[in-house]
Amino acid sequence: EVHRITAGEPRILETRSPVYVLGDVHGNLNDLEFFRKSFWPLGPEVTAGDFLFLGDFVDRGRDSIAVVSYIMSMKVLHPNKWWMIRGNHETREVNGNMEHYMEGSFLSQCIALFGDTDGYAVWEAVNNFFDTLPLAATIDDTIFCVHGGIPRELCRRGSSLDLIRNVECPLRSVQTNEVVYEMLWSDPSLPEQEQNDELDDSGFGVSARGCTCFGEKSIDLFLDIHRFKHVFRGHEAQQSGVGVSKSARLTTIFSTSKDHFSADVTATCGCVLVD
Ligand SMILES: [Mn+2]
Repeated sequence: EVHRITAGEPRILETRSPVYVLGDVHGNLNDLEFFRKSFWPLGPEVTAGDFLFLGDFVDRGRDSIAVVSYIMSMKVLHPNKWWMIRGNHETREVNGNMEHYMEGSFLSQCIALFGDTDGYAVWEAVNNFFDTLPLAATIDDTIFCVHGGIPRELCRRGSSLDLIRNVECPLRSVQTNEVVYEMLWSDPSLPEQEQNDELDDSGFGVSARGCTCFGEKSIDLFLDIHRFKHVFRGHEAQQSGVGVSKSARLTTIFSTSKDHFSADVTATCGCVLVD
């Protein structure tokens, strides 16, 4: 049912404030339950505001199945208040990587709960849904929301968001589409990359994880060409839950406090209310 709903949505969702924006949940049911009690204790239908999730629902945390089941169910119950876009973990090559994520892997958790045959079937069915997830969202035509970052191709003068709007759905492999790959995997450049002139004329370079990174210049171009004021994204762990960078035009939202920092570090899960 959720697959049918998301497959019918545009590739760029258009939402209106007030909207609560949550970043990566990564299988952390405890923190999701904290958000539920804090922000929609009586359910979304009696809460003034929409809910937008920036992807990365599964992997790392122990409760990937419960988290994704809850998020999918809420979409079925509240299709016009509850919004989701795709993260880099909503792909088979990442959430099927049991060697890397081990017991934190979504596929490992499906097999542990349902057994080999049914585990693979559940994992494949959920991934068929992930293939239909929208790729970006806007809030009040002012804020552009994406999981990782802005794509290089959309920082060229004369470029159009139709490049995203026209992406095929379902999209099984995100590697085959450079615009999508950059939106799901990019990170902002580090301050030293800006200072040491390691970025190209459009402000792009190579990120620590070996993907594209985008600098001040890229954000400037993107916001100017497409008439937005801010970019919201998730993808990178934030110790305080929310991080602001690039002259306050980029906000990183991370909605799990666990599984990303060493045991002696206290981290907080974050959320932004756009009102
Ligand atoms: Mn991510």
